[in-house]
Amino acid sequence: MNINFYNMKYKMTCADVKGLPETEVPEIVISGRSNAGKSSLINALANTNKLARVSGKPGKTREIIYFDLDGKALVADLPGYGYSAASKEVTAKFSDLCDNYFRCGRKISLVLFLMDIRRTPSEEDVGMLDFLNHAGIPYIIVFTKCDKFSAAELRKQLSSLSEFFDFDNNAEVFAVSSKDKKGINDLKSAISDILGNI
Ligand SMILES: Nc1nc2c(ncn2[C@@H]2O[C@H](COP(=O)(O)OP(=O)(O)OP(=O)(O)O)[C@@H](O)[C@H]2O)c(=O)[nH]1
Ligand SMILES: [Mg+2]
Repeated sequence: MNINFYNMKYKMTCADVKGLPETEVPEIVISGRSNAGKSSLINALANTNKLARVSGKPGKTREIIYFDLDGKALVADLPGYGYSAASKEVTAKFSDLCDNYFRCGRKISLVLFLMDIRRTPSEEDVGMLDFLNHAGIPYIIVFTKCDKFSAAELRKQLSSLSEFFDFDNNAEVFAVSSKDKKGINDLKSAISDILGNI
């Protein structure tokens, strides 16, 4: 499918799954722990730094933020999990929102599952992958912030991570940088191909 990623626009913000938008187009979800680079990736895909709010402090995205992708898909920027600096109450509210989102029976066409390439996957990361595998939701694994590594370090880290995850279901794996845009075009092609096959 031919998708113009530059034509990405803010659509709406949802604090509750009851307010999720009705849609005729496929839904792409960006998921991952807090600070993994979800909002930055949306900006990198759209080639802007103004669309999604990015912050050095974890816990920036606190609601589900929807973007319209070229009239062909909705993109949902989820709050990150594992945000320990927030109060228990706030943390519970975010994770409830994500849990409810994934359990509300909404049709999800594709999850971009993000992990910071430098970090050891957390229990929550592994739990999320398990959930996606069991629920049969299509996903792509996206390792972020690859500009932090040299090419040799990157290869080494990817191989140790692949042992860790055993990359179930032959999921596609991408290594990207929203900062220097490495891997972003390949990721766009993969998203376009998957949407074209729905
Ligand atoms: N070097 C580098 N930094 C990045 C990259 N992507 C994101 N960051 C930084 O990582 C921090 C978190 O980025 P966000 O995009 O806000 O992360 P998020 O996953 O949306 O975080 P929450 O909304 O809190 O869940 C910011 O300081 C970004 O500038 C990248 O590719 N390279
Ligand atoms: Mg965010």
